[in-house]
Amino acid sequence: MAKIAIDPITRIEGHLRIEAQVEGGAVTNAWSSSTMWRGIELILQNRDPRDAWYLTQRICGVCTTVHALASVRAVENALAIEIPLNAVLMRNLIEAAQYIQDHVIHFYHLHALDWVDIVSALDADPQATSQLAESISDWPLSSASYFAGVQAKIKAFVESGQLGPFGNAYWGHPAYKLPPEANLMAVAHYLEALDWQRNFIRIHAVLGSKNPHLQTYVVGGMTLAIDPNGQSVLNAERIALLKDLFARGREFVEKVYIPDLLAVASFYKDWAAIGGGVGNYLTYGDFPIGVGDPSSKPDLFFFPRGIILNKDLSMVHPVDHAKITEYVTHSWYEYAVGDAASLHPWEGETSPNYTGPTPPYKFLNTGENDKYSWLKAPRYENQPMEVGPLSRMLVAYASPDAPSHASVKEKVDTALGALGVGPEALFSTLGRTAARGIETWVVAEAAMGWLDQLTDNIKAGDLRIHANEKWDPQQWPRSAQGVGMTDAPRGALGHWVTIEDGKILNYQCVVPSTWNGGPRDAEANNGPYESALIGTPIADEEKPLEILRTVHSFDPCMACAAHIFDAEGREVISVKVQ
Ligand code: NFE
Ligand code: MG
Repeated sequence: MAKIAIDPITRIEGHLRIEAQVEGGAVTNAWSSSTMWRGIELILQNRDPRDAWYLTQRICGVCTTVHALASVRAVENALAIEIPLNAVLMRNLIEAAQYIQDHVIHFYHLHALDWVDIVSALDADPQATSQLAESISDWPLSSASYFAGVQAKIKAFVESGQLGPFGNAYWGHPAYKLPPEANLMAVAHYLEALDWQRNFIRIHAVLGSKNPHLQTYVVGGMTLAIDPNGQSVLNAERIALLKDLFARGREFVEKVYIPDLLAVASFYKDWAAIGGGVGNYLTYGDFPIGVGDPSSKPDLFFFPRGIILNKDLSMVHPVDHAKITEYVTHSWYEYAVGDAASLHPWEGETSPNYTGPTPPYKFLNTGENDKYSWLKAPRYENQPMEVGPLSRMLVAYASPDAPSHASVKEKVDTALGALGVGPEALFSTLGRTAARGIETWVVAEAAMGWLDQLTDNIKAGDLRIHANEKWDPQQWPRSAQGVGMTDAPRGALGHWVTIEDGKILNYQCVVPSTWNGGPRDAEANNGPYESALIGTPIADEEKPLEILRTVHSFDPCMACAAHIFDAEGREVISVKVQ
């Protein structure tokens, strides 16, 4: 029996530590610990609610735009402001581009190296690699000479001894199963995806002026003016550019990402029975396809809102945000009413209370009553919930009336058919990774439709981008509460705001990586990462590659989740807010 600690987990955003008990070649217990704290929720107190989106967007530089969206929705919900269709569609297009870029980067640059052995690619036959690539896709970069060139590039890189992002890995580990040719093809696409994503995300520059941290949100709509014939606005030429960027994005997803995903997955089907976890799936839904308050009118969503319990796809349960609470029993915070309690975000408190060991330490205190993470533990009716692409795909798959149902079902069934597995394979590490790819495919297609809808609406003469009738803050209620629910690339994202006398009294964000990566609650229920790790096989305790596979399948982002301490636990900076 051995206890192991992996810290930091790399190829994620932020600081994550996993401790695991390993017995008889498998994980028997696990603890997920976020080792940084940020406190953005406190920075928001006493601010003008119209500024919240701008500040909360700084929670993360990866999923940047989604906090702006959750925030404007929370304030619009509090103030009963309905935004016009053009603003709905612009927000959808920004978020769709975020999903597509984020998921492609996750697959190639954060997750692939758990399955793809770069060193083995050096042994590949470029001719056979070309045949393999051409057998699964008509993507043009597929000749033997192209793959020989990529191989020469990797060889020069390895021989230089400066492995950079490929250093400190588990190359040659027995759990790598791809033949050298599949490894070479995947590495070639890893490099192509780097370039592809840089170009694709120009969509955010067009619609948001820049990326990360888009500039064009405003409570009540968007600030990007529309005029088909104007300069420096969303005009006909800019719309044509968006069409081209989305079309090329979709082509890469359909011709590179999806074929690679299916090719790689076919060698790892045993991972369809590993890493299932809590078996409860929550999504708030997203991408409204019409006007209306998205927090109270989920029927408007392309991806439906819902909950699946105990892996039972025959029933989708409704979501009532009043049933969401957060525990701090095992988190480095304290609640005024005592740490066994759980609080709804409108009553939420952010009072840091570090009780962990003094660094350097070998292991955290993970006894029955110990705190061990900067993440709170969100629960729905006291149950842990997995959030993310798998939750969205399962709820859409099981919701026949949802606008996305036909597209999701067709693509899920295609993927399952190609792999020769049934829907139960989705409840796993492999299922989580496959669902992210399927979702990218669905969104890449749907985004073209939202862009057409925006174009048609503009052609019909509607240039509105803001709820002009609600422009005057003097007319707004001085005190109100709101919730902004969105589904970010990594899952259900909610912001809760309490406004008093025109200022923010309390602001709480409950974010995807907190749902997935949070610790135990007062009743000792594990968080989703912790549950998913139990049972994971470990071939070599010194090289726990298998733990990385399951943790990465969730696509962790700790900056979002822990909303500054350095490696020694010292505070890095303290910011005084006037
Ligand atoms: Ni920082 Fe995020 C997403 C949000 S995850 S990446 O997607 O919200 O917790
Ligand atoms: Mg929070």
